[in-house]
Amino acid sequence: MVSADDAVKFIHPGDTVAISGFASAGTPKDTIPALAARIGQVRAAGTDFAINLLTGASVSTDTERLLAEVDGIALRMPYQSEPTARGRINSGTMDYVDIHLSHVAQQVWLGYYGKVDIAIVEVSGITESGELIPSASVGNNKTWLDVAEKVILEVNSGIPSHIEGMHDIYYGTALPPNRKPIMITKVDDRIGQPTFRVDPDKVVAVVRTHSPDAGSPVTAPDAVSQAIADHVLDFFAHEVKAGRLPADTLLPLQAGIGNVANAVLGGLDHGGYRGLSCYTEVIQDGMLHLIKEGIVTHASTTALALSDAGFEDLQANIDFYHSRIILRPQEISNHPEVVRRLGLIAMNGMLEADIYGNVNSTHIMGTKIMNGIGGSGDFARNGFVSIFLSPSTARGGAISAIVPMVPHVDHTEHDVQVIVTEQGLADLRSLSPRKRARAMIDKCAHPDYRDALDDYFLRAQAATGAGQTPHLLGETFAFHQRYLETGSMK
Ligand code: 0RQ
Repeated sequence: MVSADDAVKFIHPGDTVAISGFASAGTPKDTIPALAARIGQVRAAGTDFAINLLTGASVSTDTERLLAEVDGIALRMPYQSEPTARGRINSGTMDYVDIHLSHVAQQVWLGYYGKVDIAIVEVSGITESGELIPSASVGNNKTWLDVAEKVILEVNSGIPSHIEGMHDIYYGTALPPNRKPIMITKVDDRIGQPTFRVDPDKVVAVVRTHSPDAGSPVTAPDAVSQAIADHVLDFFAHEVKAGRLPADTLLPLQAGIGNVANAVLGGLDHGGYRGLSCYTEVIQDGMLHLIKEGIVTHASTTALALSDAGFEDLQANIDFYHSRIILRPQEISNHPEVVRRLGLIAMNGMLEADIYGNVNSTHIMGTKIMNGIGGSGDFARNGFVSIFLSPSTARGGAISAIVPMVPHVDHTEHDVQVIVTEQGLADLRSLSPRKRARAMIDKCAHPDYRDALDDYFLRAQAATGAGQTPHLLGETFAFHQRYLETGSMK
């Protein structure tokens, strides 16, 4: 057992460092700030020091900021959402590889990122037999512990006690041709064990800390988020009526994080639903409430991104939540096979969609990274129904979220079934591209942009003799160009 300052002496310039953490939960609390300080000192003394940083997804923003501020990250993978790191990426000083979260474990196993020199993993305890009790996120920790040459463990006594047993760590994944089916047929199926294994010979340092996860603040839904949520809830009712979704239980829900996702979950409170389930990658406070009310009976996730009040609730009612929440590795929480089998209702945010339903979730004006694709592609392509949500405008109305053509595509028209803005819901299922465009313009676009979109669509048809997906190639990005030149797409 050593101090964090001593533990980070095992990390060297150029190392590939894989750390725990997914959303705001489970980032090593002391070791990473100590690493940032060490990198800062070494750099100040004139020696280059940067690491390649592998994580579950975004990690605690305070932590990532410290590393980015000292230019300590040469390469980042697979997802970030921190402003300083984002700035470094967009100014070309940090490499960023943005991949589907379910693909990370396999790609690291296959050596795409070289060898993993060291893993730094937060755990909430170590059992007498040397197995590790996970903390509030699982992410890629199982993989990091398996592949890293050295391991630093950060044992955090600030994690809600009795969390032991809520995790389901599956050790059955393999590389082709040795893969077996992943036998999750219900959200609450357990197929693994509650702890991580680690080769004790690899553990070079154990750091003790008592630092609860910094809570993720939750804001009350604004009018726009509420309107989006109302359209989604109407859609559920419509699908129940059509016999495509079970009346009480729907199908397992996956929701991204943020205001809109929270508003949708909040709306389920009033829909008369009982016995819903959730198979997702992040659980926020709204989900705890639904579980408490019996509206949701089981939730599977890879991370608990709760507010301070949410963590207090979890701690106070841990016996109740224990059998109702399962934390899994992200290769399982996001696994295409399981997502398809369970038939998820996948709901994710987007930056913009084009009139044919291609979605950009990641690149501002097609060039600058916002966050990353995260799990949205895992869920959207494989879900039972894939829904993308966004306000119809951004930046005070200067940007339309519905554009002629997206300048970066994360989710193609083939993966996108329903688009929702506060203006309405475009059900794109069964529609050909030209009919999709009509639905997108009429239902989702903000009235300020409808005429311009209509004009583009009509001229594109006239110029191309209709075509399957009519475009004016010289004008496809005119909305974006106008914004860059004038500050508005109008
Ligand atoms: O900018 O923060 O500077 O004000 O983008 O926009 O409307 O607050 O939306 O917080 O729900 O994020 C797609 C980014 C939406 C998110 C995205 C600007 C806008 C604002 C945020 P400011 P909102 P949200 C589960 C699944 C990919 C990963 C994913 C995301 C900021 O949902 O990262 O789905 N998704 N993972 O002003 C330029 C546009 C814009 C725009 C919005 N068209 N052009 N800027 N903004 N639309 C989670 C995980 O994987 C962990």
